[in-house]
Amino acid sequence: MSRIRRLNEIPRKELFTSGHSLCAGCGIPPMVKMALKAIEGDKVVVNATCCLEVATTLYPHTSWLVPWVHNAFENAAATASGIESAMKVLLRKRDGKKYKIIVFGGDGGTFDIGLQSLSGALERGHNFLYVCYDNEAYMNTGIQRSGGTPLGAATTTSPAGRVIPGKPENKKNLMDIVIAHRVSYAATINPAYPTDMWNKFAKASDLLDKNEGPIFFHYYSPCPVGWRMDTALSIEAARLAVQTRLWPVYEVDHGKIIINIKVNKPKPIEEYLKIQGRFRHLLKPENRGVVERLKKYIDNNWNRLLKLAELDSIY
Ligand SMILES: Cc1ncc(C[n+]2csc(CCOP(=O)(O)OP(=O)(O)O)c2C)c(N)n1
Repeated sequence: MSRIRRLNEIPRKELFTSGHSLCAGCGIPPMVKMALKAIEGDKVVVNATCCLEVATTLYPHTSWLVPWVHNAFENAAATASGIESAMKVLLRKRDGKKYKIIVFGGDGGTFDIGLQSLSGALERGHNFLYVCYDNEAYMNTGIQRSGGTPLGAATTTSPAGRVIPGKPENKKNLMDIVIAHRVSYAATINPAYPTDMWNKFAKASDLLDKNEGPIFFHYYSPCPVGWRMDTALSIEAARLAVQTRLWPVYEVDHGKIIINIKVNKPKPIEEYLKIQGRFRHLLKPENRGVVERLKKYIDNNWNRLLKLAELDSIY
């Protein structure tokens, strides 16, 4: 496995090139660039409708130097399943090339609208990697709340004001849903921890070679526009999400849970909230109850993970 030890071991050739129109500070490009470098060999990208898609394929240009397939919002995983099945037949019937299939979808396309096709594909056991980049709202259509939007976040469809203090519901636990399918490998990744992210993509590459997919990654993807945050703070927000225990960095390797980034002394969640306009209303005294709910959610989730990590396997 190509575990990274030195920066100069990373291939120089970019397969995701400049010229796209993703925003300054957007979390998507570093992850996609890394995925295409760390996943070795020939690959094909399947892209659900989302910021990544619309900003990288502005006619007549493309940022992709790998085969790339456009999808509707709801069927990225179904397309990946079809590609994998067709490839198997072609490999059996005549000499064909094996491609590694990588799916990229946003939280709207994964938590919500594409969840049924994702579930079907995970259950059927197709050999592909699905990366959900989670910027915690439907961003390219104007910052509407999704199942990935956290409690208390202000979006255009959960505006903070007199009626509600931002989104009234907690974030859906997508990793739990994925793990319920007993996939070989699932992990959370975060741009403030690039070495961990590289190693996980490298591991995914090996597993795809061995036909051990499906594999699922949940990526924390900062969005300065949607989060109303300074563009320079993206990586700071990503690091604080981990250091407050809001976003645990862990993997589930054939049922064994490993917490990859230990957080022994968590930072107060307020440090994370105060740098983002979408949460700033939560720091007012009248919204203290929402922050308390958020703290409880964080503690419960972290303690549950610690307990599960003690088991040899959760499958
Ligand atoms: C069935 C369907 N409903 C709505 C749309 C319009 N639409 C296209 S992309 C998008 C938002 C995508 O959100 P997300 O998956 O979170 O990705 P992001 O825009 O944040 O990158 C919406 C609502 C669509 N294309 N198809």
